[in-house]
Amino acid sequence: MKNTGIDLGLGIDAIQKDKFSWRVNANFSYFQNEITDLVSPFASGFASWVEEGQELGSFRGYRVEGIFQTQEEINALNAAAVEKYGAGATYQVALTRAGDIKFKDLNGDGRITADDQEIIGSAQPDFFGGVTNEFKILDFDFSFFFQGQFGNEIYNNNRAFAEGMNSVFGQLATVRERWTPSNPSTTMPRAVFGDPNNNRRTSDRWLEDGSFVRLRNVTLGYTLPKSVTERIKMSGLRVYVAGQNLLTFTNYSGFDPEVSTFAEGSGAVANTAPGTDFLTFPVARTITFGINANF
Ligand SMILES: [Ca+2]
Repeated sequence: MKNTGIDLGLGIDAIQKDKFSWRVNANFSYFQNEITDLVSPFASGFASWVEEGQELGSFRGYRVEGIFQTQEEINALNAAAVEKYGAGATYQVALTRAGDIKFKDLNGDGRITADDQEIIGSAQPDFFGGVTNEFKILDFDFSFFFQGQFGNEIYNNNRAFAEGMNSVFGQLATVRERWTPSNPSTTMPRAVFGDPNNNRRTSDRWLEDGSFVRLRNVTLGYTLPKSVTERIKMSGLRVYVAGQNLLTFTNYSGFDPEVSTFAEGSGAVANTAPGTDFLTFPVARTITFGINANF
């Protein structure tokens, strides 16, 4: 495996006065990963794929082209498949109907098979970084830390269950917009018992942009003046309040863009299937009050 990239760190003392100071620390990382030597490719987790020449953290699956709106559309594709492959051949499956997902025929052979899968995304961000601002004003100190990553995808397997319309699990409200003859959705397929077209298969339907910016930490502290602490026989006393994960900016539809279901486990899947969200507990938002006392 090969990692190439750059890490940049920058510290700036923007203002340095007795009663007021402002310091900025920033870091930025960009790297590319490549698997350089592997005996044979293998699948991991739900949608992860490990293959020589690809990034570790790649996702592999089908691509959604749209939703079949009419039976005529399906009949035409099936007729073309029969012409090419003989009686009984179909574009997707025999039970494909209007309202089912049309998957992309990536290799252009006129039917959908396992060969119509490709790398559809990666859990590796294009770049990530953070910025900390620290202020000291008289006896107060204040800091906040933003962290972010960009360009990574998350395989949201929660939605495969909660929008898949083929399980005993409760479904998200989004399935109300599913395809019906009177609601020709172009994004949410029909509800059908048994999912014969396998609309729920591993595809870019469940892949989401995992980019986020998060206010990781905010701290406000107050250090009591020496004149006060000396009187109570202490060398220093600071009280503070700190908040973690107070704000998150992301388009990701799940609870938390910083997920990795399999990272909790051990063995090969923990290392080869990053960026999958399935019943993952989100990071907590916490508020801490504290006292630093020096005697
Ligand atoms: Ca094909």
